[in-house]
Amino acid sequence: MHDHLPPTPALKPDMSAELWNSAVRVLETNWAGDHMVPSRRLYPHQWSWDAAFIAIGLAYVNPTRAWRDLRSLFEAQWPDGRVPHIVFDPATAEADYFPGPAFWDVPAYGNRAARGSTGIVQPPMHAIAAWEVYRHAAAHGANCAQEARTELEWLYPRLVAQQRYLTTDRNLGRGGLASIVHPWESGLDNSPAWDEAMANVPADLALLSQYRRRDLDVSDAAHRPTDLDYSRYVGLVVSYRAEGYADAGLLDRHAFAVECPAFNSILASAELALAQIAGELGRTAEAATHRHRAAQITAAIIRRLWNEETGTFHALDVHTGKLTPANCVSGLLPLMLPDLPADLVQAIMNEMRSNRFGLPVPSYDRTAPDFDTMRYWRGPVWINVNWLVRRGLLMHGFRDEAEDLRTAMVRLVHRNGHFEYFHPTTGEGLGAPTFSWTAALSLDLLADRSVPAYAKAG
Ligand code: 2M8
Repeated sequence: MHDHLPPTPALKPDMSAELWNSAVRVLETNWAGDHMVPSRRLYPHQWSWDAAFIAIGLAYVNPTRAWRDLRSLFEAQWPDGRVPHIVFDPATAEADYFPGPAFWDVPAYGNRAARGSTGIVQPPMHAIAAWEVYRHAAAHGANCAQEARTELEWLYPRLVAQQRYLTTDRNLGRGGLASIVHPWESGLDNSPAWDEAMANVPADLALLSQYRRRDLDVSDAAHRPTDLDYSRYVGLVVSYRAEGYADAGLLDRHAFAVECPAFNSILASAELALAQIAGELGRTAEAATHRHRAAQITAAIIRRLWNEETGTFHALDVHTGKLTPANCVSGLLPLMLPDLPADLVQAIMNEMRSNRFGLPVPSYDRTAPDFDTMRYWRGPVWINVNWLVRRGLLMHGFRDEAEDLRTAMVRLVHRNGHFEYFHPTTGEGLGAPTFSWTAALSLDLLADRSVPAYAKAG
């Protein structure tokens, strides 16, 4: 039995205007001077992949802020190229977010003071964002076009350094993919995709009596990761922190290393966006290199993460060499890759259309016994992953489904508000109520019906 959100009629113009205006208000509220916070109460710093999704939408209403947000993030890039998953706002108290700057205890680097960021990463959405912001900025006139050119030139080498870090220092499995070394690096924090690998991570609940979770002060415990999850999250930070977040030899001393299909699909897509950027900047030879790298990462995703039996992609536990069994939305995201062979595209479409998922896609298989309609990345619908799914649908010529998904997302947010995530059957808003990427991507869904430049001919 399906219990997906009902199909929706065409959007009414007043609905679009209301949604547009409310999204703009959220982005106004969450602007913090030189960066956007994901939400004022729950996430009072700057987050890496949030900044990318936010910039994509902010480009329509304030391209200068979209560029500023990306610049603030990349100003905190480490010398090795890693872009930290949180850039801490020095004006926010340690107690306002856990784990905060003192817990991460990142050393000073470049011209940045110590404790300015975390030492882990998030999916590299930023090249895609930079290209999207650039494409849309021109519509704001000559000054914005000039600004866009300057910002793109500033970002390009930094985006290349980010890719270098992920494809070399993080190639822990030596198979051509980046490993995540903490579930937070996936952005899909408590996804069942990590359950098997996390079972091998020591859980020390005593760590949580030492440090207090701040998220439970401002949100419902039933909607958040459990204490057991958090004790492992904290333990993994302690382990990575012990050697100053060094990656050499990490596999031998760190309990969690996983190759995620979503993270790596974004990594390959970033190379394609970099090819677009390099082409625009007149760097033809580099553009060809980026396309070649995208093809290599795509081939590695297929070689290492495809599961013939389930007909979908799964996360690979690098320590055991095994694919994890859970069917998660991350397994559908290789649809973003234009070079995915037709039979695999078809298999993902079958999976997406089955009663395990359906549009908008939930974060986890609806038929799984532990599918949880409330708990964060273990069931609820998220706008950013559905935005990526829509991109995949457009990439492979599924225009009608892409349009149905766009309409469904717009109606979901219009009806329920700019929530962080949504109940997968009722559509009720969950988590933070004025969440930046939901607002920003709503703007994009209202404004942009174009197909990615490197999509397959439809
Ligand atoms: C969530 O993750 C943070 C840790 O990074 C948290 O739970 O405190 C995730 O949804 C992640 O994808 C997102 O970037 C972050 C901020 O919105 O919140």
